Amino acid sequence: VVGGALSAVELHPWMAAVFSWRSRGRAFTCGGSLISPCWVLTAAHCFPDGTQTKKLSVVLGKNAINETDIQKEQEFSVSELIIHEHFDNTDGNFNNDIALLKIHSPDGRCAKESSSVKTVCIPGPHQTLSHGTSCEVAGYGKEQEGSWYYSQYLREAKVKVVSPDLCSSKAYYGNMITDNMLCAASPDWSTDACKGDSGGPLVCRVHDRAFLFGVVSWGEGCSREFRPGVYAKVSNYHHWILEKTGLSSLTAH
Ligand code: 4AZ
Repeated sequence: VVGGALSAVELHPWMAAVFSWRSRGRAFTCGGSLISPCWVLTAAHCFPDGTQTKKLSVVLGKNAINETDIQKEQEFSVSELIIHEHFDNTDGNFNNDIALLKIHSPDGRCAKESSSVKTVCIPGPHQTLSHGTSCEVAGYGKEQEGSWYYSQYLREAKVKVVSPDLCSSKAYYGNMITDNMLCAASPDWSTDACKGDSGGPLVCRVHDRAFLFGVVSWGEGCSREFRPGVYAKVSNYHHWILEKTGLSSLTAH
């Protein structure tokens, strides 16, 4: 996250950290969001062809990437990785960049609600936000585009929804933007998601309740003028999420 502030997982209790086992050990891979006790929504591009679910793990309630707080954290294995069947990067724009992870603890349970672990609501089917709506992005990604390192701690930033017409104008991204994407930026280009924030949440409050409107997907650099952050538009996937998870509803609490 560029231009934001240090956060706390209690302020983003749906925040998930996805790790994968590499030859050098466990590596932070992407963010994600807890949408029901057993399911994390994340980005499809986090999982290259051939990714094995047995090499993935998910940690909830995490403030620091390289430290463990056993009081707050819950760690899970992944039993299913469901990548959107129309995920497509042939045009280099990550269309349908969405994936689901089914999680389970060593004793076979799902997430248990606490002050640092809670689910986030999914917007209604095709529910839209007017441009200029304030949202927040959270993640463990880079604090500057040119940085060598990811952030050590969870950070957050405020960004505003950019209209699809403006985002797909020639001065912005032109025809790279599909109807499955949502753009967000700050008016002075000071805040943005960045490398390492992929898969993580863009949350917007409606009537004081937090809804997951976006999944961090891509952008040209970070915090560049006329280059908003691009997010998978979660409202387009309401039915897809119900179908794949077998959940009967997502908004009711
Ligand atoms: C990335 O490489 C990435 N500024 C994520 C988000 C953005 C750019 C790059 C948005 O994961």
